[in-house]
Amino acid sequence: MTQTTDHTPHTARQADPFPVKGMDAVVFAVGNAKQAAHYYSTAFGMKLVAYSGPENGSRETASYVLESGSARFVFTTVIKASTEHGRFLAAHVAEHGDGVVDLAIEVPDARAAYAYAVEHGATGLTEPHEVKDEHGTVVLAAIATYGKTRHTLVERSAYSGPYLPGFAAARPIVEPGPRRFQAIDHCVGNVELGKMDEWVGFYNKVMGFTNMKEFVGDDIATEYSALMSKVVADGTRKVKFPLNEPAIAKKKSQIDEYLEFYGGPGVQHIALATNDIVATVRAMREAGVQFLDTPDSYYDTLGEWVGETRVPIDTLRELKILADRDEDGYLLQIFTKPVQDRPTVFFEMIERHGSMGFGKGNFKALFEAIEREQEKRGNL
Ligand code: TYF
Ligand code: FE
Repeated sequence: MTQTTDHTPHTARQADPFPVKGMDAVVFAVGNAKQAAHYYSTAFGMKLVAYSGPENGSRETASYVLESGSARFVFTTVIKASTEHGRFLAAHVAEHGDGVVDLAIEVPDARAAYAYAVEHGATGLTEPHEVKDEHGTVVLAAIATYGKTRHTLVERSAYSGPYLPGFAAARPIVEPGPRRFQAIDHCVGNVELGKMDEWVGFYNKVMGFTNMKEFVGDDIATEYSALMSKVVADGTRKVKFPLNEPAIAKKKSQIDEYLEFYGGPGVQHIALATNDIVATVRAMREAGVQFLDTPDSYYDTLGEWVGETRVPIDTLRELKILADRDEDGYLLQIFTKPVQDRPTVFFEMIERHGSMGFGKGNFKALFEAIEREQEKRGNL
C-alpha cells in the first residue's frame, strides 16, 4: 500500500531553494461572506479579526478574516462587480459554488520566491508589488496552480496590521470559546485523471517541494479507493499539499464526483490541526457540523492494530473519530461532510502524536464512508 521513496527534506541535504514560513491564509470565494463568517465563527469557533467592505472603502467586495491559532481563513464575496477582480470572483462563485481561490503562502522574500517560481515554469499572475498602510508594508505576488486556484506569496515581516492593507480590525462575531484548532495541517487538491504526476512535478520544480512517503498507488486505488494520491511538502514540512486524481475502479471515483460538481480541479479538503480532537468534535457536533459516519465494526478491531492512544476506543467510537499508527507514532482524524450544497469542499480535523502520515490505515473505512454519501446523492 505504501512504498518508500525519497522523502528527505531539502534542509537535510542543501539550502532550501524556496523557503516558506507556513500557510498565510486559505481564501474562499463565497456567495454570502457575511453568513460564511458567522458559520465559521459558531461552528468552527474561529475569531473574526479583520474586515474589508463598503464601510471602509471597498465598494466592490466584502471580505472577512477569521483566525484560530495560526490558521487564517478569508471569506470574500462580490457586492457589485466593476473590475476584473470583481468579475473573476462573481464568475468563480457562479461556476464553482463556494470554493477556495487562493492557498496563500507566507514567505520570507516574496520577490525571490516569485522569481524562483517563474524561472522554474510557474505562470505569474501578479508581479511582486508593495502594499502599505499605517501598519507597515507587505510584499505580494501570485502564481497559478491547478484549476483556477492561485498561490499568493505573502511577505509580511514588516507589517503589524490585522491582515493586509485595506483591512480594518474587527471584533469577534460571537464571544469566542475554547480554540477548536490551532493550525492548517495540509491542503488537498483534486486534479483531473492522469494529471497528478504533472502537478507533483510542478511543486517539485516550481517550489522545490519534495515528495512525502505516503501515497495511494494504483494497487490500492483499484481495490477500493478509486483515487491516486501523492503528497508534496516544503523543506520544513510546514506546508503540505496532497494531490488526488481519480482512478478507474469498481465504483465511480469520489474525485470524479468532485470534478463534475466543482466544474474542474480545485481544493478538496483542508485539514486542521487540533490538540484535543474529542473536545473539538463534541463542540462542532453540538454546533451542527456533520461528520462522516464510521461503522461500529471499525472500532471492534481498532484496538488490535492501533494500540494505546490518548483517547479510549469507546470515545473514538462515540464520536466516530478514526485512528492510525505508523512507525513514527499515531494520529486521530475525522472528516466533515461537504460544507456547501455541492459535494465539493470538506474539512478534516487531525490530532497528531508523532505520525507524519495522512491516515493510510483508514483509507478503506474512509473511502467506504464517502461512497455511502455519494450513493445517497445518486452519484455512485
Ligand atoms: O489528505 C489525505 O491524504 C487524507 C486522506 O478524498 C484522504 O486526508 C485522501 C483523499 C480523500 C479524502 C481523504
Ligand atoms: Fe487529509
